[in-house]
Amino acid sequence: MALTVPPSFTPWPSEEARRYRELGCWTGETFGDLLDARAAAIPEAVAVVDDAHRWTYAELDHRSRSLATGLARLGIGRHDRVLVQLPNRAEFVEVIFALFRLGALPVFCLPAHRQAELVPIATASAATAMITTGVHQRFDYAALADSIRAQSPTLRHVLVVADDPEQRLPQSARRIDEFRDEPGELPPVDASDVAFLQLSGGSTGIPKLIPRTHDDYLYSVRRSAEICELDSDTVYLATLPIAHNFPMSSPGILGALWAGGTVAMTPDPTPATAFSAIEKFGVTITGLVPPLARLWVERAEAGSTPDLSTLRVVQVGGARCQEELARRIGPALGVTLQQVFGMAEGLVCYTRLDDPIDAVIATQGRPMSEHDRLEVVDDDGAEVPPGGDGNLITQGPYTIRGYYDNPEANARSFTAEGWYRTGDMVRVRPDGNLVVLGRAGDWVNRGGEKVSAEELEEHLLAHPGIRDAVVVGTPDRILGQRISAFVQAADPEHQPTLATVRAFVRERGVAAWKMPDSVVVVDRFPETGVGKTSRKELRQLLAEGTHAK
Ligand code: OOB
Repeated sequence: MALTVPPSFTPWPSEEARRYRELGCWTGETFGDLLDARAAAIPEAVAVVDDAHRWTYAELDHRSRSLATGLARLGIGRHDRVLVQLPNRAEFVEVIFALFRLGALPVFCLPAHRQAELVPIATASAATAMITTGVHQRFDYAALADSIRAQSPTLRHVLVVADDPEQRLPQSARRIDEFRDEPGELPPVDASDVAFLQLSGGSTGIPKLIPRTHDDYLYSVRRSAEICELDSDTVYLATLPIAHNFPMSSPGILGALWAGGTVAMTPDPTPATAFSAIEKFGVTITGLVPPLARLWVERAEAGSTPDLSTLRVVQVGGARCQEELARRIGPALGVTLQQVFGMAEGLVCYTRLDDPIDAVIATQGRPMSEHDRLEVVDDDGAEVPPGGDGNLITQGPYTIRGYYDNPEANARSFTAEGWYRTGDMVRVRPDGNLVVLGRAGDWVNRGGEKVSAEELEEHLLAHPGIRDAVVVGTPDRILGQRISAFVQAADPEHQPTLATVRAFVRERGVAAWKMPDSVVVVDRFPETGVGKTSRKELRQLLAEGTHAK
């Protein structure tokens, strides 16, 4: 019998896998089957739109089959890993469905990734091909791919999705248009196979590879679409980079396709671009990270925006949405806010669209599946009493049992019983909703007193002169760690100072040991590839003395 999964994939124990099938979580449907079904049922409905394309389900289906046939000619087939580094444009969807149809595994790289991430990703995945774009936002992605190929022994093919036929490509690169063949016979694909490799969103080190199967991922897509109440009238706007799990599947572009709705895309998430896209495409739902949500809210509060009246739901996730911001989103944008706490490894929690406002503002929601199992444990792994603070561990029908080919990371991140250690500190409220208290590392240990970065940030945000705030712990010879606050001034003419900020926080009745030791005013915070504020880079800035004050 043919090997059905690559050897470096840790499957669910067979008993459990059988249970998920019996329960109807895993249905045996592949992503190729999904597109077949929609193309048969609603061929003329619009599946994907961007500024340059408008494809029906029938067209998307045809294009993905045609490209799959062409890629097979290159020798790309079952279990082959293919790096995909594309901006948000229609071809992204065509490319990943072509690979799904071949049983080949897209490896979802972000447009922001560069050599330092891509070479280790190419090596760890032993990818044989890379699909990229030409010049995008003044950066030459084809040249980057060429240099990755030169440093990665297994990487043979570089294929480029490019608009400009005149653009000179590196010698090793070929235009993807050469591989649009007359659709031919395609191989059978097994739903229990790994469908793709997602990258961990970890804020340290090189991303780890996350193997997700058709069975488990489609279940998460389906549940997400149900919870977010998607239907054939849905127009989901992808503004975050779609390689990321949030806009990919929570419910994201795949949820919109599952529901028979439309995926709309913008190449950048700024209010200027996204607001016109909302008006133009009649967008009903979108997902944002908190720093972007803040930009959108500020822009909308300033008045005279394009018509946003079709927009019904704005999801915020990826990092903690501060309450102060959460309160402003609904009124400013005229939408229902939905908080999303998820991870590429699996578990995704949502506030529900009809939840009481207090739960929507103050919590990060509850698991999407009744079969998700969550435990909150102390540092020794013992369960904490109900409602207590602790480390979240989880397992369930769409949470992986191991990273791809990475025994060291697996030993750290999974318990012997197969629980995934999320690295997140949480509290579960009596109503079942989770409050995410931060990453275990986001607590500053100041001479033994633990200070929650999130808690202090909330106090700082209440200061009228502060637009946004991030608190990090930085090494201190005497205290072990000191509390450093990075803030953006609401008005550049009036920069908050350490003395005024401390006085303000003290006024609010906060314990003296939680006062920031330094306040650094910056114009913007460094961001990760998906736009989350990077605490790691802020710590580095301080360590390098770039902002010493
Ligand atoms: C999403 O996925 P990743 O893999 O980029 O990052 C996961 C980590 C979580 O472990 C947590 O530390 C943080 O990001 N996080 C949040 C959060 N959502 C994610 N922390 C606080 N509040 C939230 N709402 O970021 C992701 C994947 C699927 C859906 C949404 C987000």
